[in-house]
Amino acid sequence: MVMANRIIILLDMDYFFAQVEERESPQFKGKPVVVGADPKEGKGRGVVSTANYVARKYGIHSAMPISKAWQLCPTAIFLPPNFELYSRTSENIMNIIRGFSDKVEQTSLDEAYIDVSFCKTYKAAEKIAKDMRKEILEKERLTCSCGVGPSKMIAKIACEMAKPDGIGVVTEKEAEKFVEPLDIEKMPGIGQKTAAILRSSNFQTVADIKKLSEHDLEDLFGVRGKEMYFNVRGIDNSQVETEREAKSIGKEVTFETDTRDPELLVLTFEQLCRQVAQELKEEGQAFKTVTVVCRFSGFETHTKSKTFKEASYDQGLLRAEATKLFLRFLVEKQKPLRLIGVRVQLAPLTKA
Ligand code: TTP
Ligand code: MG
Ligand code: MG
Repeated sequence: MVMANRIIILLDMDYFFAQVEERESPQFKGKPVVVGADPKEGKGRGVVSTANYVARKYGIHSAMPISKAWQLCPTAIFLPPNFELYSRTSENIMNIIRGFSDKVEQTSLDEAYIDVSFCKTYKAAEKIAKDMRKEILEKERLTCSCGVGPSKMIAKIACEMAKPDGIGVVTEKEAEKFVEPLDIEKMPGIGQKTAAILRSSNFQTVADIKKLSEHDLEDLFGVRGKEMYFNVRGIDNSQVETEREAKSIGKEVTFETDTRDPELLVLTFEQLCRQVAQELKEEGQAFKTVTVVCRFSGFETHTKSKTFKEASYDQGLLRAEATKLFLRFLVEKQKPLRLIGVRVQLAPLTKA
């Protein structure tokens, strides 16, 4: 019997927000369900948080404008998100998962990496994945999917492919061949921008990138390029991090010339708030602190922050508080601005 080096499971709930809504209202089962902003008969301005798999058949997906979702399926059941309910459910799920391993890294409300290297074999790891899925189904009446692999990267991709309600196992030996046919954007660190650069030189699949040397990739993408060299060969050494540092999400803009133009300042600031809110939403995370940074002419930099008693998902609150802080800057200092930024400190996902 060959002993495995590391074995990681990635567990991710299926259509999480929408599935919780189906559980609460069984009459929704089998019908298209969309959780997100109010569609206002097609005139709504927000986005889709998620949709169940019935609604996905109409082409509806996360982050799509809610007006578009309405066009695609006006008869769908449209629901506002109930974050409180999802957080409570998430906590229950994470508690179940922690019963199977001490080494758990929760990466969003509905997703966690579990290091089960103590299993020694993929068979035993698959059994753990099965048992976790069974317990979550029995106790929370929700389905999820699992990927089992030699690294976080492989576990994540295997899980995506197994969705919904499945388990995908890829061993260390199979990993390199497994990633070869995939689209380049499946690799960690290859987002839309990097993908566009690579595609313009006709690199479409992971196998295509293997034609580039470690040196080429490092020249193109720096440290990230070096990692990419290994990733496209099925190797990823990133660890399951049990102690998660308080993470923050922030956006900032430097103006071409220092400015006091009220329209430019306000519009830019609103845009920054929207970007931060969008990223928060995509990660399904709550925030506890809002910080505004202003750099004035002469590189004089100041920040103002507001910390809330409780973590919040409320994007309106984020915008309102950030704007208050920003207006205080504008009133207190008359100097032209060189840079403005908004940052939120995320609430820890796990209770200490
Ligand atoms: P995901 O796990 O990405 O998606 P999902 O659980 O809805 O569907 P899948 O079966 O493909 O895993 O996200 C988890 C939750 O986070 C999702 O239910 C809603 C929220 N979310 C947003 O609010 N906006 C987004 O853009 C994304 C991607 C997720
Ligand atoms: Mg999910
Ligand atoms: Mg997820």
